[in-house]
Amino acid sequence: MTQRTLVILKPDAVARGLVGEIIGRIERKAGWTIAAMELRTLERAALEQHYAEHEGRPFYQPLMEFMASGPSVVAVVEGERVIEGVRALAGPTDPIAAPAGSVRGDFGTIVRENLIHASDSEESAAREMKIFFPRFS
Ligand code: RTP
Ligand code: MG
Repeated sequence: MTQRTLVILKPDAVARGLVGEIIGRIERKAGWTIAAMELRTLERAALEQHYAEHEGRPFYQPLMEFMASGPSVVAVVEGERVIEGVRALAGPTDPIAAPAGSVRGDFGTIVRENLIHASDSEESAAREMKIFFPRFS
């Protein structure tokens, strides 16, 4: 089942020089391809749409500030079961609970600064691509 997913390498990943490392892991998965990729400082309006489900939560404002704090890499990745696949490659939200071998487990410590976002369902992927790469929606 070929899918597309929206991936964000968050500002901590870019600032720490981990873009090549993380994109390399995605690229090396058999048959997955980068359909679009751009270095972009995310606008507040786009971030509000993207993280609308978290509005009102205690971590929402600091999350917004962090996500707008510097350039991110936004990408569309295409391939077999890529939605579930990039989520698995990223690991659980809390890097301390994430297993070694996952991006968050290998490189993260802080819950907010967990390096990578990946769409969590087909509906989310469609919604998020519409925000960041409308030509794919
Ligand atoms: P994402 O949406 O970024 O792919 O991450 P996720 O599905 O694994 O986690 P989610 O629950 O959707 O949370 C979105 C992002 O908010 C930050 N966060 N901070 N307690 C906290 O301080 C807290 N909880 C979540 C993380 O950056 C998380 O990825
Ligand atoms: Mg999420």
